[in-house]
Amino acid sequence: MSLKEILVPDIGSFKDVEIIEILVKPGDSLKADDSIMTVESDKAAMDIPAPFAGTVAELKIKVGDKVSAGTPMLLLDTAGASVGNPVAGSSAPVVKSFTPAATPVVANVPPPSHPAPEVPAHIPPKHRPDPVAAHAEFAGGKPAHASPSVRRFARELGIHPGGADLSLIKGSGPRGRILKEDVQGWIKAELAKPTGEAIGLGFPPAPVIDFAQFGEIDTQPLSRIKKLSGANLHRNWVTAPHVTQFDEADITDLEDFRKSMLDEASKRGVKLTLLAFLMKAVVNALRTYPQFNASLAADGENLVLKNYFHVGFACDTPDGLVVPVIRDVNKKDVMDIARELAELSELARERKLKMDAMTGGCFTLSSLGGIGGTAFTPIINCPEVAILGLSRADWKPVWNKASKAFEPRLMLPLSLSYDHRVIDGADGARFTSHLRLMLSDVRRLLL
Ligand code: CAO
Repeated sequence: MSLKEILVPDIGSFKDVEIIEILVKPGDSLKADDSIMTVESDKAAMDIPAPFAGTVAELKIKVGDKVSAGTPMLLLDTAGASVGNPVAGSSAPVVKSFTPAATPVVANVPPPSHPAPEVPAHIPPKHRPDPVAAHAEFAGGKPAHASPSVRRFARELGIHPGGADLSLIKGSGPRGRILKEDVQGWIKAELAKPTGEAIGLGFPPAPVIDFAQFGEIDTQPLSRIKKLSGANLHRNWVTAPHVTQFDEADITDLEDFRKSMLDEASKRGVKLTLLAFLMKAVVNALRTYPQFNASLAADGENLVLKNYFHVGFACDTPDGLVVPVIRDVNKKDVMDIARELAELSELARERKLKMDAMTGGCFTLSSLGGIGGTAFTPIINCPEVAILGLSRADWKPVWNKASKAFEPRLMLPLSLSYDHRVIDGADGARFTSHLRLMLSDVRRLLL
């Protein structure tokens, strides 16, 4: 055992400050810079860090004590731990070798030779008091008291002003202070709520209504797919700011070509559908606008651009919506894609689709063209950043500038929903314009 007494370091203008929280207990292993306790003055709260690693042997403080620079905090057993130098920049002697037999010593802390800075240099930035947000966060004018370590813990869980904020949590500590356990308890309670009351969104709870009071009812359990996809769709709708760009593509020539190929395709055992051509057109557009073939990195700081082209398609099954993924669409011809579309759709409807056939997609197509409708707003299949909805193609009079006459053209409605955090409106319009161009002249798909 190699015991060292750890003293409160020079904490600048803080003097006789109250300990509001002790974050360690005997037996705890500390790393250098781990918080030992939180003190609070009338200005701000501040965590006091360990100068180096060790195991807490004995605490010399308790909540409510008033401490200043030099007050003993604890005995740290540094045997086996790398002591090294106290936290970088430390100038004050904050430790003293200690033998249990010796009379307790209070290390001599020399007064600073120059006026103490407001925030001492040896307190690492994450422990420095933040006078604005140090111990209170406001929502609706109501301050929420919590120590920096609790606020940091809460922030790591996504609780911060601008999102769900601390003032939503009831503190159980002295004077209503929010403790770590309060944050944990709150998160637990939020997760247990129905999705309509999702964390911190401030939705009023959905009313619980007994519909039987108004007439006869039947209750059916939701399918497993509906429950899973429902939760994902809800999260995607709420978390990704959606914009939907509508457009129309002239597919008159493409449909003529497709129909001319149906017999040949049929001989090869393929049902050549419009969707197969759309897959090729989409990959062409993804190559031209790579920000659509991307995902936001989990840290929200980077965009991950993908150099592969796996395209998913929404498939309506008796149990609900599933999204099989066709891999490497760029390397496949239209016939191969059509064949795979049919195979995957069949597997999906027979509930035989394997998990890996539904993962890794870069972009999704959702076709309601076989059913009807003129436009819709598809929900992005996050973490993808865009989805293309196809509605029913219809014959429309389109003005031909050259012949100065209206001509009947088969127009395919496109509904592109994109994540506005990643894609600008101008790029959304460019993407659908590019698709129009590709689809209006099928030869371009070969380029
Ligand atoms: N305009 C006009 N006709 C269309 C069309 C369109 N955009 N798309 C398909 N059709 C026609 C087809 O040519 C076919 O006609 P024939 O039987 O005469 O050849 C008929 O409609 C049926 O097509 P289909 O929908 O079965 O085949 P598909 O390849 O176009 O689509 C699939 C396959 C799996 C996408 C589709 O079956 C499906 O499940 N669609 C629903 C997707 C969905 O639910 N999306 C909503 C999700 S919410 O975002």
